[in-house]
Amino acid sequence: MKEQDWRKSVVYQIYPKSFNDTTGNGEGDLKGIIEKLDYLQFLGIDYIWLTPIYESPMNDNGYDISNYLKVNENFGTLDDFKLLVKEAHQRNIKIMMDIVINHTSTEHQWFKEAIKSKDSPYRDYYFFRSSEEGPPTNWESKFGGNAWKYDEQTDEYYLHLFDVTQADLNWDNPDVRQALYKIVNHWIDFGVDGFRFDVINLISKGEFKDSKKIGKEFYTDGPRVHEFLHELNQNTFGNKDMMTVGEMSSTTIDHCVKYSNPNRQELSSVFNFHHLKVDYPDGEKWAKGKMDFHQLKEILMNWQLGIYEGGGWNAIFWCNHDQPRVVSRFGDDSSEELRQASAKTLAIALHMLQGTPYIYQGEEIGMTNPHFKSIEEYRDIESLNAFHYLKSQGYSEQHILEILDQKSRDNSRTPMQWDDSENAGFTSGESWIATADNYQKINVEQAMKDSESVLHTYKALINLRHQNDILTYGNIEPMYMDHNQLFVYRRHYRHQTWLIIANFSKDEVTLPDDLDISGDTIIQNGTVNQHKISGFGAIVIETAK
Ligand code: TEU
Repeated sequence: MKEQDWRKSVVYQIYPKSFNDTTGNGEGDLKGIIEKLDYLQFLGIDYIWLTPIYESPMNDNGYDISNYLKVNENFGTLDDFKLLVKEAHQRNIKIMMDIVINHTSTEHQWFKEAIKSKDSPYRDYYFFRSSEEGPPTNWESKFGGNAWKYDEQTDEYYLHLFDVTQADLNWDNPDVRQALYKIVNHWIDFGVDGFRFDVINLISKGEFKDSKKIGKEFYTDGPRVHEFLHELNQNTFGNKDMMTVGEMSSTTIDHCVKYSNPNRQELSSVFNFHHLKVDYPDGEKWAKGKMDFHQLKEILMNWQLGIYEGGGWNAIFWCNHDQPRVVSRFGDDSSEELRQASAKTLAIALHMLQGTPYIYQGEEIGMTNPHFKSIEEYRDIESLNAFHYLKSQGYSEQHILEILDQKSRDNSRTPMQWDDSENAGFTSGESWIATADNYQKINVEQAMKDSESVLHTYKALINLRHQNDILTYGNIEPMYMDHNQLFVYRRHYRHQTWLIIANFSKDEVTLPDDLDISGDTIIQNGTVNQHKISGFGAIVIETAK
């Protein structure tokens, strides 16, 4: 394994179900990932973040784990996983496992035992509450509806912040914590190199009281969360050469500094999602909205500055399996030219920031939202719940489909586009979810051949991060924050300064008079001169200090 500071790493996220199918059953598998390791090595990434591969009823595509120690049969066997880790390591690629320990599936043995009787030793693994008049609190599930589900057998309600089949674990119970640490240690011994912890800032529930809103304030960054994470660290990966990242829902900079400052021994780094809510009108996801560019810049920069100053560490990303494709979202996929230009500029704008860059499968070739036209094409539980809810509120089907086209998590879950053959080379069978119909033009095979492709920009950006300490360790200086089209900042490290300019509009833009762009070009997209930058153009320049 190459020895390097983990902070110089670039991570590639794989959603196995949609990555590469070798059995023809229409769903991707672990062998399919092994087949594509050479491609990932070519791209130059350091880590694979593998979304959950454990045994699961797959109501939430694996985020509902029924056995933490078993591999989901659809993905393959434990031996396949062993081979994947080995083959990845041979190519200097590390494996980061996704682990969901805020909740388990209701199919998990613990939950099955817990609902047998109120005296079950597993009862206290979850949150069961009795209540005479309906649910114990008015908290809402993140997937819609009340967050408590009535269990007839024992006449009590259990808490589920996500789907009804995802029951929240009670971390206040020390037995639960010990059981979870054992699981984490099992996978460390197995040979994985890191973890992504799902919604890990929700593990400490505060008081169970009615909320004026939807309940978030009681369990987000809850009262014992830092204590629990420190304990997790000390009992498992702490003092081992492992990279960890916590997914933090609706969090704050202050908490994230605490989660990721190495002195506190909690996690290595944090994901936050505030910058991906800038197209939620009044905070509402299920409504059509335009991105607020000023808000986007402000949020990104506040987090860049705040986390850097606090000695924490950001994960930086535009895409994941819960988010629409960034090129369709903050870029423009309405023509081939605009798609390519905007995908590259978005990549450059992000990869010059401070933190660990994440690339979600297909992002590196500029994959777009599939623009599904009928509800039958959607698979995601959250999207289907939203569809039914909005319908019950009287919205027309057409209007709801337009919202899903913009917001659904399925936008990122369509098959990885490998080539121009049927199903984009993803499967020889019938895919579990339709392929975007632009796969004949947008695919890996095509992108490899074209030295001007989005893929080659990503490859170059990964290489730049490995070669230049300024990207890892340099501080950041936001510039021209009021500008309506340009995202501009500088990175400074020792005697070096890099200037980054990205045009987030499709129109040519006149550069501010006092913006001096003299220096050596590091990377460029489109045309740039002292006066103008082309639509969706971007440039990185090493300038005199
Ligand atoms: O997601 C947590 C989460 O709150 C959101 O990303 C959520 O999926 C979405 O934004 C709701 O609008 C994590 C996983 O990434 C996601 O796939 C799981 O469904 C969820 O946890 C539950 O485990």
